[in-house]
Amino acid sequence: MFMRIDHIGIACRDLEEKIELFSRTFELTVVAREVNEEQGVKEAMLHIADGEGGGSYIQLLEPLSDDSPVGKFLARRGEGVHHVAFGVADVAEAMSTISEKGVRLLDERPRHGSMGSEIAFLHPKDVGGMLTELVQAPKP
Ligand code: V0V
Ligand code: CO
Repeated sequence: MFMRIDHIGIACRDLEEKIELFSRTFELTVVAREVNEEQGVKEAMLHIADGEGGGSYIQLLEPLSDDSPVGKFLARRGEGVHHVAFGVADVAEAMSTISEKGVRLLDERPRHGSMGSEIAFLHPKDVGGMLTELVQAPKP
């Protein structure tokens, strides 16, 4: 079902500071920046490699407000890994296959994600404490 790790999402208080840190430390390049109002984030994608069906990235996330998912996470747990996102060929199909196994979906339908992707989240409590995102990259 999973083709690759699409990205690891990192919760940050200061996006510009963490872009500087990650790009300098790991010699990565920012390939996209976006404000996603629906998800309550300002984010940047740092490219690592190209894989089956799309690339893999580090996603740096700064909350747009304290009551957004990343804002609440920062208040409760501080900065660090927020979610793991897996690349799938068809996000709607993966959602129904996974939901049939009893895992709660946080989205009823795919949402707009970074770089034209379609995304959906799974409840962390049903996946061993890991907030899990499914990503369908746009067709080239
Ligand atoms: C909360 N919990 C987590 C967690 N956030 N566990 C692991 N990883 C996280 N990131 C735990 C929390 O500690 C609670 O555990 C439990 O889940 C339920 O928390 P809650 O207080 O009921 O719920 P909230 O209000 O904190 O919401 C948590 C969820 C929310 C996961 C439901 O953050 C959500 O809907 N996330 C999906 C959307 C999202 O994260 N968007 C931002 C990334 P205890 O205390 O009960 O044990 S946007 C993105 O990635 C984009 C755009 C992209 O990739 O393109
Ligand atoms: Co993400």
